[in-house]
Amino acid sequence: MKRYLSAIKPTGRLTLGNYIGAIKQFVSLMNDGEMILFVADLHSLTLPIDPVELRNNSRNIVAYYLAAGLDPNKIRVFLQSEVHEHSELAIILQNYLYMGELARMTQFKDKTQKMNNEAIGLGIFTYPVLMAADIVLYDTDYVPVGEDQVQHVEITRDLVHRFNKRYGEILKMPRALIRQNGARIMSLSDPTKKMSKSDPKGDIFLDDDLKIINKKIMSAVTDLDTHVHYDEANKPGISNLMTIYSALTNKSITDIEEQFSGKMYGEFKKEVARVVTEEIAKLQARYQEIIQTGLVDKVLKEGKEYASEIAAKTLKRVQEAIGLYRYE
Ligand code: AQP
Repeated sequence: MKRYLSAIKPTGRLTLGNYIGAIKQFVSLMNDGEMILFVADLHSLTLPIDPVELRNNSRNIVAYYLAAGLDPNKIRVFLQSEVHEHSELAIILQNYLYMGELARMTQFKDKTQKMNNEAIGLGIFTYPVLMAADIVLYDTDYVPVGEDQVQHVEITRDLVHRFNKRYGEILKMPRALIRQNGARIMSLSDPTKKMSKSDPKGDIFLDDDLKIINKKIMSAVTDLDTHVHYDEANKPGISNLMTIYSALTNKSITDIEEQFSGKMYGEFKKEVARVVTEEIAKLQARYQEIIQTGLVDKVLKEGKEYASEIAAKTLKRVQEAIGLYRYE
């Protein structure tokens, strides 16, 4: 059976980008193999975060996973920090990735470009090492992610190749899996930038008031043309709205162009706003039901036990392969 593994960092309120790029993809893959998901709370420490917010965000992610339709009887979910093997394996694997390659990671460059070197924590630099440990611990086949995370899966593949060449077939080679349409949702106020939790300008949040979502979409930055046509380079704003609409309706871009041929941007935006608010309204209603039950804690507890068992076996295999002494 194929194993899928993915995660979300509890760095802030979940966005429509997280929902379309990641969560919806998890739902569509849920019946296609084994789905292991976690809340990447250790990764969220790479930039300053308030402890109360971190704790709340972590629980919220699980509640949104379930609200989106992930079936707790089919998937496993746990908190990364509760399975100590992630950190232990990362300490080992950091010796098989090099400073030059970590410094070339786009996420590292993006997140630190305005920071003074003296203030950049080591964790944001070594982020791909921990992510590699996250992935290989579970003998993962596929990592469903948004486009921005593909580079981190690629560096994990480099590491696996390097490691196995030296020690034999110890680590499983993973592959990134990105959705065809919606792998990169852009900011509504600057459609050349990714919609991102930690840069909330132009974001749609899953817990936003529906009226505010409507307003955000109606005032999304577009262009001076009036033609609803997909052209990422010259019409990034309208193309982004088309991507969102397509991901939520399963209509192809060509069908959307036909549907809105001869119509004005205002009419298209109204329809996008209708579809987005309808989907988010359902999500929010289910979230409210779930958060009032003990389901989140139950799922996390069971998920931790399940994940720990697999993780312990992989870590032992790695330790033995590299020659760490084990007396038991
Ligand atoms: N705008 C996006 N479009 C499509 N997919 C996206 N994802 C994030 N933003 C978009 C996907 O969501 C998953 C979880 O992301 P993450 O929390 O691990 O961190 P990220 O990729 O760095 O996303 P954010 O929202 O931008 O977080 P911050 O602001 O904290 O860095 C991933 O699969 C991601 O690709």
